[in-house]
Amino acid sequence: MSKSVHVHAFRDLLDGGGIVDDPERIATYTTDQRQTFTGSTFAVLKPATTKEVSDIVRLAARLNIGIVPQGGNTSYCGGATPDASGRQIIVSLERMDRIREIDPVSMSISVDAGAILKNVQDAAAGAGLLLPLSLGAEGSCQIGGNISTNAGGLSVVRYGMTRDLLLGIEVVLSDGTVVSDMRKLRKNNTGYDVKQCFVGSEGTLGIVTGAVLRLAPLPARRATAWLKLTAGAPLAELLALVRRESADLITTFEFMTARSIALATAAMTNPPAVGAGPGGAVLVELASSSSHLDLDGLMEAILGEAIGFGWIEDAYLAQSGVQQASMWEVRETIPEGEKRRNGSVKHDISVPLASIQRFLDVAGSQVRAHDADLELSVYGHVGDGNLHYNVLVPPDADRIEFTREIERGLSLQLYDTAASLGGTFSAEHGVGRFKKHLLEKYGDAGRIAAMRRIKAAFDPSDILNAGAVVRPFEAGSIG
Ligand code: FAD
Ligand code: 2HG
Ligand code: ZN
Repeated sequence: MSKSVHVHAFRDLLDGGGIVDDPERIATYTTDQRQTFTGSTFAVLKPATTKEVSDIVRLAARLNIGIVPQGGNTSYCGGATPDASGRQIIVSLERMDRIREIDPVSMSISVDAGAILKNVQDAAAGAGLLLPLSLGAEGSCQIGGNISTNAGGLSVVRYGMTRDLLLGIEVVLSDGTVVSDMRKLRKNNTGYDVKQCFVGSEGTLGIVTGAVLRLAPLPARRATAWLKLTAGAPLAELLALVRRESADLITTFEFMTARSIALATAAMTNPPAVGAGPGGAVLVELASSSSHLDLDGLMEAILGEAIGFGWIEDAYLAQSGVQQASMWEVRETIPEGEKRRNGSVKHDISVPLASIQRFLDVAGSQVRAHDADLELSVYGHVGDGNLHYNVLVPPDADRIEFTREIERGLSLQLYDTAASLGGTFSAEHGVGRFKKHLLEKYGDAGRIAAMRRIKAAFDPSDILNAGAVVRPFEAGSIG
């Protein structure tokens, strides 16, 4: 059957706005976020209902056409991009963006999977509640993408990752079956927790069409501080101090080096006058829904202790919402700052908190030994043991060539260091198409075998996002 016959068959399932087959418009969906890979497809399908998703999957399975689910296409590992074969269609959830229900008593929100994270945050805030998931891409990433990558972000230290916020799910399986488990229950021990299979599965096990998420009380007060660290300031001890002395009211503990801050401020129109000490800087935030707590006073007392220990050389406490927002903007603009300079080779590593300093020391010497002229942008969610250890692409270098060269050599040394400290090569960005070989190299063989069996059970014909994360288990093969 020809591609145009396929397009007609899919068009019959959808209304006029539901299919894109014009090559120019298709091109906006086929390149990954980092612009390192462009795949190929003959159509982008944009279903408006769960039934349409199910019909698409049934037809694709019958025609043996692969499907790549796509949300906001903000992920970093090429998982939302089709391969080069031209035999995969993209199913974009962008038209499924309804807020289905907010339940202030159960403190939950039910949404379509294509709802943009920021819109869901705003809807929750409108009901006096907080969706405690916050990341730089929140204006474009979708809840389905957040679930499928188990997104983290800037408040994981308090509220956990997407997995921890998921109460219910609606998913279309590879044969079109709809799993309809949109419950808002906190307790439901009735067999396997099926919804969790889809968290972090990057579109390889099902297409998420709806979700119920846990909400929290909306903070009434926030204290936001910018800390300039002294040389050798112990990050893990500083975090422990803030957690203990704030009675765990901490919501954010973001580390940044001077280089990362400079990249961000260069990309901002009105940057605040913040910088780093010799040990870098940390953005700390305490938040509480109680209007009776003096969070600024608490923060000042904690910072006083940290100064007494010699860990901080200077600190600013934001005096207004505007100052808070501009400190946050610095942190959130770092990826854009890297992009404007000529991009970076990204290493989204995590190690146990106690080993963060050791990682920084060993990785620093590996980078210097590789090439003393390399520049780094290092920052991240240190509260979660997660560092973005990014090697900056020199302004005059070919970005793709340079990335390949680093990824073939230095990157593996850095991942070896993370692995030797009990860490991982992908803390929050997933595996996608780009990090499959790293999963093969660093993953436990038994775990990979289990993943293959799960993939084969959910998607025996390998229809869903084939080529991403893991290949299915074949009977008779090893692993
Ligand atoms: P996409 O990129 O479209 O897709 C991601 C994967 O999920 C793909 O494999 C795709 O096939 C699959 N998928 C998408 N939707 C569905 C669905 N409905 N059903 C099944 N599979 C689906 N990530 C973090 O964890 N923390 C951060 O702090 C963070 N900050 C970022 C800041 C910036 C500036 C940028 C550009 C990215 C950042 N990211 C961060 C990465 C990215 O935003 C997250 O991974 C996000 O969760 C991806 O959502 P998306 O809708 O864009 O998904
Ligand atoms: C962040 O924390 C994102 O800002 C992006 O996870 C990380 O671009 C990166 O390296
Ligand atoms: Zn991050």
